[in-house]
Amino acid sequence: MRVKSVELYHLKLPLVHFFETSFGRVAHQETLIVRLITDKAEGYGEVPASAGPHYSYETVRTASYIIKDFLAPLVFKATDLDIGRILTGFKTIRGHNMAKAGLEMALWDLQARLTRKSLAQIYGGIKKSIPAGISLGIEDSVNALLIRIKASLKQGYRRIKVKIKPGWDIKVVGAIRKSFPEIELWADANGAYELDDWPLLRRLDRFRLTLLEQPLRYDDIIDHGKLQTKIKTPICLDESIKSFSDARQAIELGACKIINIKQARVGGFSEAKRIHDYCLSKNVPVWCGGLLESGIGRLHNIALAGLPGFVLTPDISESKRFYKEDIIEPPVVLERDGTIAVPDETGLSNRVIIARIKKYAVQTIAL
Ligand code: OSB
Ligand code: MG
Repeated sequence: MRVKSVELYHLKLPLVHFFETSFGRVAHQETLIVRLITDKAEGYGEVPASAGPHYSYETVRTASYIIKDFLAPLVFKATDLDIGRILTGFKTIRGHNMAKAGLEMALWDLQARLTRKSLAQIYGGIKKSIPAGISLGIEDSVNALLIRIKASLKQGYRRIKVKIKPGWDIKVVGAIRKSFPEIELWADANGAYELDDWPLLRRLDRFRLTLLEQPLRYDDIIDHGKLQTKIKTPICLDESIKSFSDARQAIELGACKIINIKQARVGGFSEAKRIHDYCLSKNVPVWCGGLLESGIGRLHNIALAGLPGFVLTPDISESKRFYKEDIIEPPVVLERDGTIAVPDETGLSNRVIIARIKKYAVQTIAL
């Protein structure tokens, strides 16, 4: 069995509401859909890289270039679908984790279709449903954010994560705690602070956050270790953990107590699973993060979050939290009890609406 063709769709999806982090505000999400075709089945993956090199250095265009010139040729060369062997080939390309992850997702989805298994079975998930958490961006006013939190809780979301940055931190988190004394609350700085800001970050301790995500630089480990000795709130790393090796070093150095696992950031499911297994053995809680994925990446995340080490509520919301119209049907929905069902259908392709992918595509490449 050979992969006959690889199709790459660069999508521009309008967001129902802008999303603002410490590195900026977006009104659209750009993402890359990877479609693999064989004689017998199709597989879908997603590279949620966005338009600019802000969260990471990758963009939809760099990922599309790396897949076209370097990764797809390794997939075409494989005469059998030995995914392990293909991934060994990927290791000869340094970095570009999101590009690798999108292609790896599509390979596992293809495998699911060919072996008539669900993605959850392929990934080793054990949960029938997962709790849903929502990540809320920076707003124009504290009141606007409080209104969104109230609406999210009413919908059933089990925990709230808010984005913070210098000037939008103590006052905001304090106001949230005052209005919602008992909710599970997290904060994510996306690398906006420096170690010298520790007295300010220590003031967050009184608000009983479950975790403070990526307070310092996107590539730092050591200063996070120093910061953790000065604050009580558990530090969770996101951007800093790009591989199993980063995870091991961060844990050994005490740089974090929790890890956010995103398959896109760490270079795919296999690396995500290695980090998951290691953290489980070290009693380090992990959770599944998100990057505004369309339905395709979202379903991969849901399957991944079903693994046993994912003990904290993931950043996985229903499709309509970000998109009026998703590219899968039915879309991902939030149950009234604040959970999302883990699908048992064989792979994703029965749910993908190709006409919608084409509708939102700004560029298509067929290899
Ligand atoms: O840091 O987790 C992050 C979105 C874009 C870039 C970075 C992050 C995020 C999110 C969104 O928090 C989470 C989601 O997809 O629900
Ligand atoms: Mg984050």
